[in-house]
Amino acid sequence: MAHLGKRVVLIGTGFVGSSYAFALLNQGVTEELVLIDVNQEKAEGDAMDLNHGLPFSPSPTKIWFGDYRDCENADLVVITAGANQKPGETRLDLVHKNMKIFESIVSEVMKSGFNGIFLVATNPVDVLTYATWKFSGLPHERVIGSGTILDTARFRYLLGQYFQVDARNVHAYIIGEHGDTELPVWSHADIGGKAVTEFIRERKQYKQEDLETIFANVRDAAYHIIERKGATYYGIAMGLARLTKAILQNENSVLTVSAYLNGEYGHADIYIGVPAIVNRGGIREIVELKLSETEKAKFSHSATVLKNVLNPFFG
Ligand code: 6V0
Repeated sequence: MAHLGKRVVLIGTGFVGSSYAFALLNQGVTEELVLIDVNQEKAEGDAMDLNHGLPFSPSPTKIWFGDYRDCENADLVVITAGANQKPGETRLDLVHKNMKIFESIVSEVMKSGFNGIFLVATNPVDVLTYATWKFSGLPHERVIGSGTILDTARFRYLLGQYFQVDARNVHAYIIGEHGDTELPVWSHADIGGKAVTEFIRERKQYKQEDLETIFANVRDAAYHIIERKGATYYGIAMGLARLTKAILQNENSVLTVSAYLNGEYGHADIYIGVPAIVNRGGIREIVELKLSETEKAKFSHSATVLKNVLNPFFG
């Protein structure tokens, strides 16, 4: 198919992938959207269904069910293919199944001559983003994982609810593994410039233990949703659409993504969730926050857990 404009290729049109495609279409983010899945009928059906929404979309998008040759001219390849968590399963439990799938997907993408940016959402996302970087041979700034973008959104939402403030005015990050060892950066959590810790000190109705409950609910959100409906997808789909916009529109936006560390935060040779400036070139720069001693220790623990999962594959 001739290259008409900004092209996103989506690999894996399951719950997450198809919700992401729907979000892209609703927001008019890209000019071309190609859908690929081993389940070809699913990808083809999604392309047909999404095309029927075009008359209601804010801008024209060409959507088709494609194959790996379409990656040659892609600006962005987004991978949401692979197994998801079953009730009680952790994200790290998925590594063996999904590593194999990634080895074959990334090699197919690279065979096309692809030279754009990879965005990975499949879990365990930090590990599979590292694997995508290794398998592709692309510069690390052009391989990005969704990291803690969703956890950060959940955190802002819950803090917004608690303090009765628009979540968009809550500035707070979850960093580390997108998983059980992630951590909140309380030392840099603020509402309109005023530290959350100050609100707690000054006003009796706010309590430290409530903040701990808020974080526990963020960390365990996926388990709570999976228990109820089997999978989570709308939140991450909107997060991926937000990241896609930041990349294709060269926004230089600060988003918490899984980025390659090369000494930042005292760690190297690892992909992990941190705030980073994202633009048309991928990750322009990591925003290195000055963490408290407790936060530093938790971040290091999270990095060690991820390294231990990576080691048998790439050690
Ligand atoms: P799903 O609905 O089972 O979709 C997965 C899709 O991948 C299916 O359509 C499969 O046919 C397809 N697929 C499998 N193998 C291949 C292959 N080799 N090539 C092409 N397509 C393939 O899963 P769901 O969409 O719920 O989840 C997808 C992944 O996203 C899982 O690993 C989840 O854990 C992960 N999530 C990541 C989140 C994040 O914050 N990063 C959030 C939610 C889910």
